[in-house]
Amino acid sequence: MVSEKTIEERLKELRTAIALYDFHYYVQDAPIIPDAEYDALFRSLQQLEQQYPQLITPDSPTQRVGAPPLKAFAQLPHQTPMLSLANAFSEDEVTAFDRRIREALGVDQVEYAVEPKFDGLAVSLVYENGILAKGATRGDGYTGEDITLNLRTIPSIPLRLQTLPATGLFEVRGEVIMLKTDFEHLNEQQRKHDEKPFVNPRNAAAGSLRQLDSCITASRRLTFFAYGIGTYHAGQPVFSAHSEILAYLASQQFLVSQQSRTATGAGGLLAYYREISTLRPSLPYEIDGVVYKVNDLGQQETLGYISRAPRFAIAHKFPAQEASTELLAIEIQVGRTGALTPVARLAPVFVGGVTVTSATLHNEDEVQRKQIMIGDTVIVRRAGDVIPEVVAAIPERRSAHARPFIMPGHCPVCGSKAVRLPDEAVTRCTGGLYCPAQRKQAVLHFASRRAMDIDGLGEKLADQLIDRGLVHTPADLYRLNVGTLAGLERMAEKSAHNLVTAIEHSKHTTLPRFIYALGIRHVGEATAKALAGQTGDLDHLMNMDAGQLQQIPDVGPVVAQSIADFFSEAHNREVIGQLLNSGLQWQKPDHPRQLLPANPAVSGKTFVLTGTLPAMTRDQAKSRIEQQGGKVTGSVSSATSYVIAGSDPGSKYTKAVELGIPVLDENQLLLLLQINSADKSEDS
Ligand code: 9MJ
Repeated sequence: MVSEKTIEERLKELRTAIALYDFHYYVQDAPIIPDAEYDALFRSLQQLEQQYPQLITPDSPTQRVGAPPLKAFAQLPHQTPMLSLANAFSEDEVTAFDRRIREALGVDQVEYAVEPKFDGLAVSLVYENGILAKGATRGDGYTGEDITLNLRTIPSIPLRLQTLPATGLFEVRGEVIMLKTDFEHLNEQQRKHDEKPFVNPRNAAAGSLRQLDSCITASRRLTFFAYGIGTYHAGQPVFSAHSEILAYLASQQFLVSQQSRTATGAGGLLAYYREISTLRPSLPYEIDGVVYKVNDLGQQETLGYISRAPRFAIAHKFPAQEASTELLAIEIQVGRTGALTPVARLAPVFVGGVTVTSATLHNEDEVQRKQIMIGDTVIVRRAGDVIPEVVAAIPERRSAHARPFIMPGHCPVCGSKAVRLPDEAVTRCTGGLYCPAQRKQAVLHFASRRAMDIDGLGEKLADQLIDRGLVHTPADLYRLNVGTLAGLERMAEKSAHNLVTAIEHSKHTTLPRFIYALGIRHVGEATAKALAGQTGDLDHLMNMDAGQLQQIPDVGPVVAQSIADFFSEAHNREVIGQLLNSGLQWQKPDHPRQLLPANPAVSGKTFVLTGTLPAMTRDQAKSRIEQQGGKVTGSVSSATSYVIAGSDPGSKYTKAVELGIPVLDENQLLLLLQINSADKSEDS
């Protein structure tokens, strides 16, 4: 019979390990063990807890889910009110904000903490003695709803704090959001189950968080970003600036925006706004502006509050990305693969900083599901450089003249029959390369920047080349000369010359680009890379059957079939032959890829050791880290990956907290060291 003490130790080991792997997966965005191994650990913990339910603790990773649904949310008063922020919509308003602050403080220049403004739901997390005890929505700022059970399911929310003296209260505040990729994934699922898709990630996050059944919340992928603290009791670290708070939160394994930093004066604020505006489309989450906060907490206190907002902070909002307008007509566009896409013609509307007159409606089902009718008032969304889309109709404003949309039975360009296969959302023109629209799109795709990168071959030119019969397939591009091109509209000799040079230039390419350029259905850039990487050779790839193709990572049955079909088509083989004959070439890899045996959790990482470790001497720890390709240095800087803290840690620990470097204990270090490189999949 195993003693309960040993069981307790084993439980603790499992919980620590799972928490560490969760941190790497959800916060660092870099998993360090294979999924199967993680699942096995999780199951061990579940089984052991089932046997010994009296040993279950609230911070156990198994306790993120499992409670029965609630009847209603309880009200939870905030010990420190959760105030909202005042808004600024123009540069002038920001300059005025900075002026007010300087005048109130009687200083020439102010340092601000600047951060993205997450477009999600503000929540408060209360840690009692270092353990997550309560979580609530903002509510009216004074009382929120108790959504503890739901918040516990969010894997980027630590269930316990790392290195606190662990007494009293510590309240963390931030925003629950849904990452753009998780939103896409969720809507795919919704469509698959014939349920209404969510309009945007914010609504999806809100809908997922306000569920009385926390199992539903757990099934949605939500993310928590920390951006501040509320009530905290004495004995906690002492902060003198907002940036120190953020660094502390990062050291406690919270997710903190990588874009948070400090800036000085109105000039610094506006430069940050412009920088984040540019970055916005590439961020993995949606933001609706940036937030400026006076960094010094003493100065914050001096400035105080006006009505319900702090005087020391302001949100500088981006122009709205959604607006309503009239849907004048629905036209049909024919894509590269023959897909007929309904496109909305709109009464001009200013949205996302530009005037929009058309927007995609995606496909027939989307139009039906969103119950959009021609003549409706609709909500149009334009996010960054993304193609504008119609997200919803406003049925309350429907006129008597609104009429339904009917998908045509024939291709509007070539007149071929349009069909929709049973399992597909898309109606396609059956004309194939007989259809000029498809030929045009195939040529444009082939020439596009991420494919063969033929500069200067745009839509207008492709129209002329196809319509005049100069180009039927991409291979024909390599037969064009200055003489032929110079005869076209809006094509002077110089541009003809440039285009021929660009076409010539494109002959030196890479295998992944070439595969991508072929425009095989379902083969995007990532798949093209995988195909090139795994086969290393076009001939080889062209002769693989669907079964062999499925052995390639990320290639499922549908993709495999599509690739095999493409290469078995005589016409496609002919075009590829012509392309290679015209001199297209790429470098062959010297030898097939080999996986480097390395422990990704340690190799290339920089560690700093501080305090007395319970089991290892510092030298032992150092040599084990070094054996696995890690580096141990004596001082903490922003280049440090982890600080390993034992008992009585010194100034290095304080420095880690200041800089927001994750702090691990010896157990967690041991776990990192035990990760066996032989088990690693290549992308973990
Ligand atoms: C958001 N939404 O990202 C605050 N926020 O600070 C950030 N919101 C905030 N800070 C005080 N980054 C009240 C609200």
